[in-house]
Amino acid sequence: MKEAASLVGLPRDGYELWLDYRPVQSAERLGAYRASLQSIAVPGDFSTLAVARAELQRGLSGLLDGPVEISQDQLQGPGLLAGTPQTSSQIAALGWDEQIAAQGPEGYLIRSAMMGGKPAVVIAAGSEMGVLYGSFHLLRLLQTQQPLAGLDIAERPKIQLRLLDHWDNLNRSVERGYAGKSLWKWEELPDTLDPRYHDYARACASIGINGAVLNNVNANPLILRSDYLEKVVALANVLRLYGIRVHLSANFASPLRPSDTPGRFRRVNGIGNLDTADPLDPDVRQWWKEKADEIYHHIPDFGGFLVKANSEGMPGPFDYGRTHLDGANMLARALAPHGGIVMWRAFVYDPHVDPDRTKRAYKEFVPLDGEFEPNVFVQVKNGPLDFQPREPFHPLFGAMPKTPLMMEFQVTQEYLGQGIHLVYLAPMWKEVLDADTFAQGEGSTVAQVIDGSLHGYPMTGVAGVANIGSDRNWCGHHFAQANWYAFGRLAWNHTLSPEQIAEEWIRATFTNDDGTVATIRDMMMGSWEACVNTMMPLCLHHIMREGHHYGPDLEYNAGREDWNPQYYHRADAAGLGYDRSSSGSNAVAQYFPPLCDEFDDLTTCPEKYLLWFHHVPWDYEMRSGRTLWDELVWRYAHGVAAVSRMLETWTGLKSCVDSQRYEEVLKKLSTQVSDAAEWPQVCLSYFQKFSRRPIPAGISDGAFQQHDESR
Ligand code: GCV
Repeated sequence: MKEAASLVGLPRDGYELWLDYRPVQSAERLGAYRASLQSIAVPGDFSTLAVARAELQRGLSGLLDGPVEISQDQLQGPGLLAGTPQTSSQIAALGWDEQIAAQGPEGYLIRSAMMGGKPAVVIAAGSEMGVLYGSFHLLRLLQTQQPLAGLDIAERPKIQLRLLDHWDNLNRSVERGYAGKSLWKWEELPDTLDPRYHDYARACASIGINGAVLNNVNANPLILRSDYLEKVVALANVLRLYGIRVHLSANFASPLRPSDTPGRFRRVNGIGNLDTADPLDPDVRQWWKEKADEIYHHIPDFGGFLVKANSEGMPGPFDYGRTHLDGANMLARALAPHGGIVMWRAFVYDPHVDPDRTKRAYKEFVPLDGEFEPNVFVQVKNGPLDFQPREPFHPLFGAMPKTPLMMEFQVTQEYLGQGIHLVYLAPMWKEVLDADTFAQGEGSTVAQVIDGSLHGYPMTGVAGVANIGSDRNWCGHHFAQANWYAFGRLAWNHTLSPEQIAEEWIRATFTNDDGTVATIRDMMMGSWEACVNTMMPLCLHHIMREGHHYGPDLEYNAGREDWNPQYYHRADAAGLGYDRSSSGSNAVAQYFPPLCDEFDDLTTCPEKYLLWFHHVPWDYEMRSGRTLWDELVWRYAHGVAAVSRMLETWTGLKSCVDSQRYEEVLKKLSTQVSDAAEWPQVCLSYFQKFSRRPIPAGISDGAFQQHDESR
């Protein structure tokens, strides 16, 4: 199916995201859709049903290329009916109650059925949110040009809480944000509501995201002050319509009096009237209880607090000689009467705990398993360090069977080329989700830990650090939108394949031309591995420039050992990599057998994780037959060549995508190509001082593109 050429040139600035309801281009499909959807009924008065009606109207009138009426009465004639058994007597009469109930509070059915002797497509759910999710699903079917005949879809999310964590500051800067300012215009709120809040919420709901943490984990205590809470209320009132519950990052020192000299992390600065934030102090407990009561008085469906405590300078219970349990449980008790949760982050790396930074969180948290209040999640980054291009999964997954662990992915590309590089992250997340922890024998995947099926967690969650800002195209890079999309889709259903998600996104966002879809999909699918190879092949890690984390640097002194690249790469005359084997830091012991043994043994350790777990001699023979040094050179060259090919591929798509997005992506890809060449130049010339092996000719003048990949 070829897109009409006339569409290709139309300006598109990316604002519509994947909700770009351009007319269906296949005349055959368009005819079939129009025939199936002659009348549309979404009965019921609830506000989220009105949102579903509005979305169907907007989507179908765009896709069907003509005005669409949506009735609030019974469905007459062939068409679409959406609702719950309570809002539609026609749905109640179908006798599907059991199947509807089986989809849970957010799930839905989409089925072909006969209604009054006429064919109908029915979206049936147990709640109005289910109806909205089902409506987005139906629109996606049209956007991706699927047939509507014989539908029998049953969907329910595999994970209950699917959150975006915004690292947005109250001055509208965004920590690790590369897409302009924060979406939240605190200075205008609560009186003025930017229409973008609705579009943000529509986009989130369309992929099943049901919660947002509005502010940075490096939390400014002001967010909990009453005047800021009024602003939060205004946002919550919008997001609620789309099934999104508002959560806030709480600064542990909030009960303290305001300080005249708060400092960056405000350890001593609060919004209260107390001299302590000690979690065992009765006044402090009362302060949090009253704060929770105040919040819930205004936001009855408030989600809860995300807390970064005693990490990177943030205040926490350790400041008062207390523990994670004391801190998290105190907040949990304040929120529990209202149904709120605490997400207590495990991103802690106190040097006193262990010389190897990657072992510290495990050592601090595993002994606490089973001691947290039932409404506490421990939120764990996907890997044990910090969102590097590749890391093995965090050993906490599987090691805390009595504590619900919430996965934290980073959608924003802090270490993966920021707003410049095209890197599709779904394959990386999928590698982590599919990893086998062996916690209860073979087949105990990380996904089963976080969806609760392995340990029977009573609550489940996944969070993604948002990549969204005030830029017109939301994410800075048009392809970064795919990461927002993929995060939501995987959070809803972690069994989806990255290919499938990419394909959906391309069809909804760019084109339904099969050839173009396949070309873009393949480019996206290779982009993460290309990033890993150009930046930190073989699981090198933390060798980026200090502070802003863009570009290579291998030898600075950040004033703290575990922030220095040398601490991680450990290049010396003998070889390269961090020895975390049983003869080194023994981080491997934090994994279950047989994984710990597999990682421990140089000959069985997967090469993709080699330099994470081993200090490897330069002449060590890799599985390819190359020495480590040659393999390193080869991987860098392979990565650079792959990035160059991405640019070539995109150039070849000039006539297949709209001009504005084509040009904007082209510009960024060109920068990505030169960045890709810089990494091996900087890294190999540094490593060579230790390896004393030759760099193949041409390596320093960007000749990687000519590299022979067949070796
Ligand atoms: C929000 C890394 C980032 C910090 C971030 C921190 C965290 O260290 O560089 O910007 O702070 O992770 O996850 O708390």
